[in-house]
Amino acid sequence: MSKKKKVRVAFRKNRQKRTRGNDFTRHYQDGGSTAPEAPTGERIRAKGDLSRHRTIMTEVSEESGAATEAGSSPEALASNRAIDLTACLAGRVVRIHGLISIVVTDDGVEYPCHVRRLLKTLAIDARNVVAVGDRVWFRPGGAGGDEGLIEKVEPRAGTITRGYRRREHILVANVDQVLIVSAFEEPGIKLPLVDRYLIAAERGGVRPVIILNKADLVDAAEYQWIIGLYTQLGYEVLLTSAEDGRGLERLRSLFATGTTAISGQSGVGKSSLLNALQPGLNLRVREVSDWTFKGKHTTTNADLIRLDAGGYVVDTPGLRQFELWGVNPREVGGYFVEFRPYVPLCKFPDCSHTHEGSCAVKDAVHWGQIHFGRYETYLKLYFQQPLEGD
Ligand SMILES: Nc1nc2c(ncn2[C@@H]2O[C@H](COP(=O)(O)OP(=O)(O)OP(=O)(O)O)[C@@H](O)[C@H]2O)c(=O)[nH]1
Ligand SMILES: [Mg+2]
Ligand SMILES: [Zn+2]
Repeated sequence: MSKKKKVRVAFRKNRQKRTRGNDFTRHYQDGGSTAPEAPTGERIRAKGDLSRHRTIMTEVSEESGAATEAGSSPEALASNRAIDLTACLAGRVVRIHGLISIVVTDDGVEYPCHVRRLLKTLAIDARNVVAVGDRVWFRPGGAGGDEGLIEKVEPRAGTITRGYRRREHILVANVDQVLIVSAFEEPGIKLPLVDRYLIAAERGGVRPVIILNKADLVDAAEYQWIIGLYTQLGYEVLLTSAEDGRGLERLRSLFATGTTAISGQSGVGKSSLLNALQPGLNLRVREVSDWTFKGKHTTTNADLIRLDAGGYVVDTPGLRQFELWGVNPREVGGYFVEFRPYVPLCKFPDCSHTHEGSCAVKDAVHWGQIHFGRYETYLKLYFQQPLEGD
């Protein structure tokens, strides 16, 4: 049994400028100075439309009385708010075009959907309210009943998130693993980018697999050290070629269950690998291998695809920038698995492994037990410096 209850909740306004005082951490993370900014605006409260409070109906279960606590966040309240799910259909977001999310139901029917305004209000800090891979409830509507309005987004498990223009950008949701694709050449392997992806994957609860593609273009023996390095850290590394078919069998078995996101720089061959696995897909790939032509991605939208052999895959557009989101400098070290045995041996318990004396991590770098390139990535992330070439 459940009953309805009116609850007063505080909303942060959509378009209000950020005021100072509560945001030093993010400011610091963005690499800005730590000097406080001048206040950018007063917060004005008013009744009616301008009020930062709103009354919404929530459904309260009789047993728990949940959602009635005054301190509940708007997010928690909204997820509990009364939605007549019997009038809604469940589906998964497979593609997003601007304001329209394409949702596919279990029966395989596609509905272009808008997102309910309340959900947008609740997600002001995020670039996207709805992400590809999201499981949603939507109310069918439109002239022919073939469109919909997304009423509820299910909690996400397994996300790949980055920072983009100072907001959180969820690249994909509800994925089990992510293929971090690089190419040996055209454009060449960028290990600091791989390292960032590895952190984003761990943070998002997604299993990473490192794919080194275009193996047909090089003598792979020269790159054995990369495979050794990351394998030793406990990551799976797979050599592939969409051209000569190397590694595709393993790739196929990786795809077989769950949902896999496929991500990496533009031009590394993400779509080509999928086409090689399932030729009928006919995903658009770059006509000629012109990887120097910057600013143009062949894949422009993330796309959730069901593979004939089982499993789902999200082909994503290449990214040139990958700024971590929600990882503060002090947490970065925790994502470097090879630091773990040394950290307890540092003289200072709060050692940042940057300038301190008697630092076991730095000693391990010196003696080659920790790879210097990985340590460099660590320093860049610690000091919030961008990737080279960004
Ligand atoms: N020699 C070689 N070329 C490849 C291989 N895989 C892809 N290519 C070429 O690399 C170019 C880019 O491939 P795409 O599949 O479009 O790359 P993408 O990663 O999907 O790029 P975006 O969609 O822009 O992110 C194309 O010209 C492919 O033919 C490979 O294994 N070997
Ligand atoms: Mg592509
Ligand atoms: Zn240290």
